[in-house]
Amino acid sequence: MSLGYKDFASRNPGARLGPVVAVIASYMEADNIGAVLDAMPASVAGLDVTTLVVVDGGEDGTEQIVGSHGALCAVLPVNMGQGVALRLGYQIALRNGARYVVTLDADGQNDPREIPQLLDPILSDKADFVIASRRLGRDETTDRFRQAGVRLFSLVVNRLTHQNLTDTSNGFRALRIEVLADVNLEQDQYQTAELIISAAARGWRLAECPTVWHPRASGTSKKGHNLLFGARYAMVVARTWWRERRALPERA
Ligand SMILES: Nc1nc2c(ncn2[C@@H]2O[C@H](COP(=O)(O)OP(=O)(O)O)[C@@H](O)[C@H]2O)c(=O)[nH]1
Ligand SMILES: [Mg+2]
Repeated sequence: MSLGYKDFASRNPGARLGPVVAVIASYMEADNIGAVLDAMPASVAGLDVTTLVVVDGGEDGTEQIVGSHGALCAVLPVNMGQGVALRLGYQIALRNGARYVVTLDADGQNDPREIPQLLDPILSDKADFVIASRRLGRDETTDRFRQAGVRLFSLVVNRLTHQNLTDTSNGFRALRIEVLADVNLEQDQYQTAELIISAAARGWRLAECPTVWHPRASGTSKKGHNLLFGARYAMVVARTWWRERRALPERA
């Protein structure tokens, strides 16, 4: 049992999760998480949505805010990284009967009102894993360096996986639970590319959905300076490709 699961079980005794579980990893987002939770849909296409916030350390009172909004909460004792927090969320979803998992950020950059569009290709059996795209939709941020990074990393990940994706670093996603049961996830922080490469290597159907990428509601990125972010992200892509390379198709 992974770190944090016991905390979840004792914090939410007898919790029943809906068929759709929205997992939000949150690190020091007390000022932003309330508005995200307010915008969460109660159900999608007749399926109940349970929102699960994984609080990744921090003493800013996020868990009280989550509780007061009626969402479920799991708390990691210290900051472990977004990858660790999401893996805990996936594990909770897997063990408690979820059929679909949605992930989104805690800082207001993704709009929960777009979750139905994100899930639609999965519910209509056209895809197993849908990734939101600010490039097919709209990017309301202005950081040119980040925007170039989004393009560059999409290019690289597409080359390695023979996909045709436009926004591989977007954390707003929907997946069938079977995909999460199947993939190999090890990255503790920069996990977006790992999930795509691992899912593509196992033959799951990937698709995209145009969405709007909003500026952070408040505060600054937790992921570090752009150059550092880029270098770490590149390392994750390289490592995951090396690990999965035998399973990836030769060409599309
Ligand atoms: N659990 C966890 N979440 C994190 C961590 N760093 C960032 N996040 C969350 O991941 C999401 C995206 O992080 P952010 O700092 O906004 O990265 P950016 O949008 O790529 O600049 C937000 O919801 C953060 O709260 C971390 O160390 N642990
Ligand atoms: Mg952000």
